[in-house]
Amino acid sequence: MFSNKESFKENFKKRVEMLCGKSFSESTSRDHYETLGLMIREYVSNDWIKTNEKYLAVKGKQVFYLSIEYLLGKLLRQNLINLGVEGLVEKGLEELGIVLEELEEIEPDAGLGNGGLGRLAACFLDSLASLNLPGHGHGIRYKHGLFEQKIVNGYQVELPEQWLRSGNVWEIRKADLAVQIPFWGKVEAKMENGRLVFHHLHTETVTAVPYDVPVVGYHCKTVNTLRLWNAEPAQFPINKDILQYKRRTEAISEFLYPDDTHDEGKILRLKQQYFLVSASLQSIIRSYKKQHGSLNELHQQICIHINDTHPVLAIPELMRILIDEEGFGWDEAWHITKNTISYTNHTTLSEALEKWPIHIFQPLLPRIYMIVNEINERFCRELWEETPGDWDRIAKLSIIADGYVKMAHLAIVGSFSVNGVARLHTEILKEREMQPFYQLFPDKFNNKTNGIAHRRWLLKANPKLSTLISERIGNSWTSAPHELINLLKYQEDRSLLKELGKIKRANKEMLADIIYKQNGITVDPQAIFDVQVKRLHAYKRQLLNVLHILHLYNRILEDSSFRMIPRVFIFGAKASPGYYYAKKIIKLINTVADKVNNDPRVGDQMKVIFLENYRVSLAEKIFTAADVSEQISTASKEASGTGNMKFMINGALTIGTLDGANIEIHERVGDENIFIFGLTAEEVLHYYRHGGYDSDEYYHHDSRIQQIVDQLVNGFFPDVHNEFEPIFDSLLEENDQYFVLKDFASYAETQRKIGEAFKDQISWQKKCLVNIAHAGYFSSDRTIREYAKDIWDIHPVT
Ligand code: NBG
Repeated sequence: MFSNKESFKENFKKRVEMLCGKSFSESTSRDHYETLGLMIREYVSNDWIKTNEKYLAVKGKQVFYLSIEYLLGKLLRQNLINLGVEGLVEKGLEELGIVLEELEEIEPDAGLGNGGLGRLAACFLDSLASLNLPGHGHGIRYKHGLFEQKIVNGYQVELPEQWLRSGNVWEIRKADLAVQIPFWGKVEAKMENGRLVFHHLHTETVTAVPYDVPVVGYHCKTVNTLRLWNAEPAQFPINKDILQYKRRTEAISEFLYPDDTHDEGKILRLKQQYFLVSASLQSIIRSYKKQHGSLNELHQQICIHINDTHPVLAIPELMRILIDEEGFGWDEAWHITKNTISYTNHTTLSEALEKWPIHIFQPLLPRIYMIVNEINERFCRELWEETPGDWDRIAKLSIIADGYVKMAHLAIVGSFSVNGVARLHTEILKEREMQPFYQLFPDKFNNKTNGIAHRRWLLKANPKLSTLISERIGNSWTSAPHELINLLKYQEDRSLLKELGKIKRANKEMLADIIYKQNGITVDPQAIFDVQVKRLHAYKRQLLNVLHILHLYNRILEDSSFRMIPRVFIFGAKASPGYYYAKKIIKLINTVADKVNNDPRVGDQMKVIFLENYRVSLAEKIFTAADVSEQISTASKEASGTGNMKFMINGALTIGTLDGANIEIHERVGDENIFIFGLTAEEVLHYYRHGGYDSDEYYHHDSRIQQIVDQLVNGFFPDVHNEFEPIFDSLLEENDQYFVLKDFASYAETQRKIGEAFKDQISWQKKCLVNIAHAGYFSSDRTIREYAKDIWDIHPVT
């Protein structure tokens, strides 16, 4: 049906009528979107089946990626590109009077994630399939993805997101593959045939139904699977409130927790975690047994990867299946489990390290708790034997302590590989946060610097730039991203550099249209587009950015001769609904924006824009239109960052601290092509350990700082009363934990240099080119190859 344009058109028209029950002339854009989606699904189904058959036939190792989040965005155009039929379909539709872009608008973003962690999982799926690697995802089919953000009077307001309202063309419900998940109840131990056997009785059982989504590889025949689990009532209980049971059950896959880095101590969250893990493992083991019979060599045939600690119950769940259902002894089961599970850590923020109170864990998952307890006792016994009497060490490392189950400890003890997501992050894990574990298991720790799906973030998001690149270096970079390095040859090619500038300009015009439509503000595409888009978090320091804007505003007011290269400061960020301080920062950005944008004295020198409801599809339009990429976290706090890579590959220059993957970007592009400022991680960590920072000093000795900090509370912003007092207090009373004031001077000076550098457009574009050329390393293809080789031991199947 996609073999040529004419047959596509004919097929498409026929199907619209068949599927929608109306004549083609009466059909709507939604009908067209649904039909095209179903055609694609049908088209890939053959390869989907064949991919699975191949994996079975080859008998190589497979990986299953367990993640509580997948931030997929839209799939329509990406699938067309990957299948190599985008051009044909776009043209065919055009001849039928249909604009593909309008159909894309109809597709909702699948926003089953919060930020970097969830988007990384989506990028990994793309790379796995495109590299013909046997790797599948398991997740939860949340009815409501991440909330929709509205800005009302400068405040964030959250609305439930409704991506499933009109169904989801990409998924197939597989009711026959449903599994049962038990909660609550009690465990009874009985001797059976000379062996102690555990039965979990009087449970409240939930049915997990899989919905499979095809993951289409780029220009290859591989179609992997993302399996999303839906929670549904099992058999209705007799003599119980049926309605309540139904509600409790469905709640499990109703909402994604809108929390990025805080441990959300809710029973429902733990239920979600076990639901995902148990459903995934039951289904993985069921197919495994069909293929292999016995589970003796499970760890040689499959790997189960846990994306952060949310799916860490995979460890006790696999133990439970092996022992209770398959009759393995403890030692054998432990050997298999430990060698099957691998784990990625995504943060060192202590508030984000998950721990569950025993009084919640034990009653909800009684058998799983018993197993965790046993794992811990045996682990502590080993520690004791190694260093008898060293209670301190045991208390530090114990999985269960002070009434809590520590999920990261369980993950490290029960897996064969622990990786961080950028070099600095891994070093901090090894040398500080997890140092005693590193000493115990040095071979488990390794680094896998994050990457991004360059086919989404460049090829799809920025077609103009992609075409230009392919004209110069050929198009094999789409499959071999390191070839982008060949662009370095063109550093002195003025016509190419000018062309780069033109493309950026065109993308900026498109973003300016969006800004006008959403915010009613006209921005000048000739200005520097300076962008900070990411979750709102104190450590990411949107505050530093907005305080600097306030400082520039003060300069304009004080000195009528002050001129700056015009800038448009653009923000996009969702704050977790319960994160009070983050929401204050959103209000502050919008308050500053209001003042600056409406002050005639400022004129065109600067504009401040907060784009509401930041999400994958909007991100695609923003990254491609940015000149400056703000990566200004307090050094040591951002594990990696992946937005930094998305900006870079689209030719934006980074202003950043030496944090996360910024360090590795800096190393590649060199000092002249990035703007580094601020404290290093070592300095920050030294202050945390030994003290010596006093934010008051910076307040008293730098009049610029005093002025902007005072303006938060001195009535400079009318109508907001004491709205910003908590921010003021965080800077002074609480001694500025994130070193905003400390880094201010160096940030402001670096921003000034950026303004200067932008004046010479040819030299600026050259820097952009160098960034694009070096971005190939940060493709998730490279990251996934490293996981495949060093951790999973999986190989391409073609
Ligand atoms: C985030 C980090 C980012 C990192 C992504 C993906 C969590 C817990 N961590 O720096 O903050 O890029 O993970 O690894 O969401």
